[in-house]
Amino acid sequence: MTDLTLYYGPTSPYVRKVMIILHETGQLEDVTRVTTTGTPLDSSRMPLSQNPLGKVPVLARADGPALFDSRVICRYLDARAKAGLYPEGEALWSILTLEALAEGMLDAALQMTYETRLRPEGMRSDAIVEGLWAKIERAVAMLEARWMGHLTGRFGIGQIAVGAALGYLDLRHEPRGWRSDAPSLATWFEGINARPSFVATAPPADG
Ligand SMILES: N[C@@H](CCC(=O)N[C@@H](CS)C(=O)NCC(=O)O)C(=O)O
Repeated sequence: MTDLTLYYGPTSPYVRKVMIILHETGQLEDVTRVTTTGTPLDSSRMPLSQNPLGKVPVLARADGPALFDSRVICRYLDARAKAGLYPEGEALWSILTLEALAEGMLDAALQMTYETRLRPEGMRSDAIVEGLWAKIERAVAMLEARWMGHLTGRFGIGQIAVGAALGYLDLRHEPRGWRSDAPSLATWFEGINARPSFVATAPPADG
């Protein structure tokens, strides 16, 4: 056992961000992984005593309280390794906003997945699913129009968050074709997706 335990789901894009940071910062061996899954319909296998919200990732620590959510864990691991994945000064606020944009894409994409997978057919709302997808479309358009300068700059949390979000769109919502109006973003994603930390953490295709 190590001093850090990561409650982990193999297809969770939130967990994937944490795993990418562990790979990038050489901390993989410092963390014991416990695989678990859950949904809002069944949280029984989730680490509820550490995170009452019943979500993963959670990082349990021998020398302090457990950490969640993924943004907190990513920042903690970066600080622990002194990796510099977050810029200092004024640039930090832009990058945290980029991270928040990617997180919002993930939240909308996961809700779409839950809406279609968890609800009985007669109770599903196409209007909600389409409204969620519209959020993602607007976010992709903004990434294409305004954020390519950041994304093609120094590697850090912004690239990790956006890369994980786009990877999840491919995993769960590939037929929607997010690339069609975002050629620069699509080209950038191809490059980042070939990075060893992204290859090593790619979700199982049948997950
Ligand atoms: N904001 C959280 C979201 C985490 C999250 O929603 N994780 C999903 C797995 S992809 C989960 O645990 N879902 C179970 C549930 O919502 O009950 C984070 O960034 O860690």
